[in-house]
Amino acid sequence: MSVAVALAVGHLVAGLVSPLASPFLAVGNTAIDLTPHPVKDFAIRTFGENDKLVLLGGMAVVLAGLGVVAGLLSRRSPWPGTALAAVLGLVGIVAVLARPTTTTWGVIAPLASLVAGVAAFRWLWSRGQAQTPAPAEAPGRRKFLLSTAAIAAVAGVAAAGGQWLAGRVDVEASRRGITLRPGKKAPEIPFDADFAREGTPSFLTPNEKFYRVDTALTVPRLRAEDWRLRVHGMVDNEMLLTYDDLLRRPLVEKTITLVCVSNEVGGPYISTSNFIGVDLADLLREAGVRSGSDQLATRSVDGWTCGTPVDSIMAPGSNAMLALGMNGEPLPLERGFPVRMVVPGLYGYVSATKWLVDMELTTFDAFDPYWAQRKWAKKAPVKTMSRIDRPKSFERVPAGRFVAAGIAWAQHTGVDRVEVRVDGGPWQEATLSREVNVDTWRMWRIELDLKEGNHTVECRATDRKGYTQTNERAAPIPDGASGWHSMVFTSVAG
Ligand SMILES: Nc1nc2c(c(=O)[nH]1)N[C@H]1C(S)=C(S)[C@@H](COP(=O)(O)O)O[C@H]1N2
Ligand SMILES: [Mo]
Repeated sequence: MSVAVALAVGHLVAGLVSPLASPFLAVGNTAIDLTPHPVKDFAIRTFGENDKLVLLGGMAVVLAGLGVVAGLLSRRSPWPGTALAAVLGLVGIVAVLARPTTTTWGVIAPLASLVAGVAAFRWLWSRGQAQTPAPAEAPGRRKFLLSTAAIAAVAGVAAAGGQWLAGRVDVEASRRGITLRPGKKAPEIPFDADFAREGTPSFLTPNEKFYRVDTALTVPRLRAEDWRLRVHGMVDNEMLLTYDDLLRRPLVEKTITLVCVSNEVGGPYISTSNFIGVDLADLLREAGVRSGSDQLATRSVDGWTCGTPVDSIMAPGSNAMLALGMNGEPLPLERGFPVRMVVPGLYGYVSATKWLVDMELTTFDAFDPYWAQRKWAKKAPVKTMSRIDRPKSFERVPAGRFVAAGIAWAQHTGVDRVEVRVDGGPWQEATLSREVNVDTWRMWRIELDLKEGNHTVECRATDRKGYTQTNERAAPIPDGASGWHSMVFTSVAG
């Protein structure tokens, strides 16, 4: 119980001074950073967008378990419990101090947490002792239970208060107050740009269905009014930009597909949106990138870092942008509100910084960003790939005529052709959907004639540079998965 009080008080004080200093969240964030990538990958795959809830839940269970053990050990003497409360408090302090986002005041939260934990334990222990001489005596027991209930109530109120205070910065109001009017809208998506009725995704992904991958345990809450972007390092003119500065620049809208390097062959981490924002190459030209700078290092408000090749941004037609909006509205909070980066042709971890606050022109030799420090490639262009969406794995479909469908992408190059084969037979060319632009996915469909029984269907894409996907399997680490997607299914007499 005292563990709960400690965490709750820490969360409350953090809510007052700095939400990211909550010891519970700091430990969680540190756990995320220390988790080896395969485990993180597994968590993302298994729990999907719930991976963070599972982590916090797991932490709560472990802490409760420790509390019970300490309670049992403390029957005779208060010291085991006191020691546990103190050690947990220290872990909280270390975790908060180790976060890149901690301010001087932030340390108060885990300190308060430690004090509250120890104090609550000592108090409960002394109350518990009062009943020991006559264990059967009801009043003593009742008093102890009442104290416990009181402590639980305090913990609950403190935790809720912390949540509320952390949310008091009214980001939603800031977001609602923004209207984005791109001077140049993206062309209408033609009706034949997808084969959604035959099993492919819709061409544009609704914001709430867009895949999400990031290390942020709590979504950063940054008001557009408070947002600043510092542009510095190897530049002739340092810049400090406000949100209004960006709104004064020409706003454009572009249809762009985003892919995560963690996507397995056939995986779901790919989505497409109409991004609204300002041209990033123009902005860097104003800053005046010095020769020799080959990496743009970007940082989010919660300390995540990313490195993007400068030439991928500056190349004519790169379509790199600082995005303020998605599908007609300001970026949703979990998409990086107020401002994120988007660079077509590069996996998200080397291009798509959300909650962007800092851009430093540097070199690949001088700086390794977050994932490069964890054995992922420093440069990672999106690989040409394709995926089968229909049939589904082990689906039973009627024998005879059957339409298989899926997606393909060769971002920044364009998909030239998708071929499909059944049971290792000859490759047959699929029909492609109307191309929207080379920075987006493209859908395919093909009519098959299937005999009753089990089948395996495979697909492969060829891009406009003439590269055809090979069946050489590669895991996502270090620079993206490769290999043909295949699906086993059954045709049954209809
Ligand atoms: N601040 C921040 N930005 C980030 C990340 C992150 O962990 N933190 N993850 C990146 C990765 S790995 C990907 S694939 C994309 C995903 O963007 P989405 O969640 O909007 O789909 O964001 C990128 N931007
Ligand atoms: Mo990613």
